[in-house]
Amino acid sequence: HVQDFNSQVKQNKESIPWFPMRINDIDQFANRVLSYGAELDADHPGFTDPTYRARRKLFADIAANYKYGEPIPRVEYTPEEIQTWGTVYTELSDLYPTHACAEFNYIFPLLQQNCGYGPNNIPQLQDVSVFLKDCTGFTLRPVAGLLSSRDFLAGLAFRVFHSTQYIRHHSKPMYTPEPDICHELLGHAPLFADPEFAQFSQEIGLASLGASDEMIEKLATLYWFTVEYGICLENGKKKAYGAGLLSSYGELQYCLTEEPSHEFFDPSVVSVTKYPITSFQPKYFISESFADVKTKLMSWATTIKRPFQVRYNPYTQRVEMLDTM
Ligand code: NLE
Ligand code: FE2
Repeated sequence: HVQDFNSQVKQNKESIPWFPMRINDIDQFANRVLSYGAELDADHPGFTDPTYRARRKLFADIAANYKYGEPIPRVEYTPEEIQTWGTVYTELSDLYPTHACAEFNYIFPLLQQNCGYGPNNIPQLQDVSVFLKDCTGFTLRPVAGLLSSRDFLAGLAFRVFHSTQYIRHHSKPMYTPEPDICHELLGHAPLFADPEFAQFSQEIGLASLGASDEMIEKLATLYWFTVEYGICLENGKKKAYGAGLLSSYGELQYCLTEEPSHEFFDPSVVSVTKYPITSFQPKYFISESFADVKTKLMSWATTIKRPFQVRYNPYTQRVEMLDTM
């Protein structure tokens, strides 16, 4: 039955956008980076700093050459880079006990014990990837710059998270609009070790496979307001779980004040909400728990028409397609 359907899919392949079916198909994303890391925009604080530009080129090359299954090359960070990390790490660590969700605070010490997290050391992506794989099957892949939403979300379907390896420019440690290693390792990595959150993230990825451009935009928006900027409730108190909050000293404080607006998470509203990408968010969406946000997302996703359903087979690391209509 699945076989029949696959040949039918082949006939209709014009209408279904390509998507990776096997985990190593993700290698093809590496040469589709939107803004290449070495070519910084003119208003980037590192633009006029030749040392910074040379470092970014090195990181971009690591990512461009990376292939599935290889260990992620280790990088020796410079004293200046370690100092930037130390500033970000120390300031944020003070806020986590009061501002981050319980799941985050449970995992953070485990990263200190197992992956070299600390104020004087930038952890290696490879070590964090091995740790996450052991917790939830998530792995990291180095990425040279921004991927399209379609490619980035497709990675999540395989529990693969594309991670930058460079660090933000030392002149602006407290906020960057661009992802960097502080954002990935402090913001994202801890929660990918949480089983419920890992599953939620994968569901967004699975819903994106072969979806229309319009649907991809909605899913990317849902990702933004949850994985990046989500807030949840704990005993009636707001706590941050979004990575963009957990890696920004400024926004982590701001997001829990009365200054921005807070609304309850409803996928049909969230998926069409516009947002700025270079400033603090004016609006956040609150959910009860990761389980709650996952259930809501999944039931919303089933209302979207797609001529097939997918499921991930972790034994073969392949996506399987099932006929549903
Ligand atoms: N604003 C975040 C930070 O400063 O760490 C990064 C957000 C990347 C989407
Ligand atoms: Fe992010």
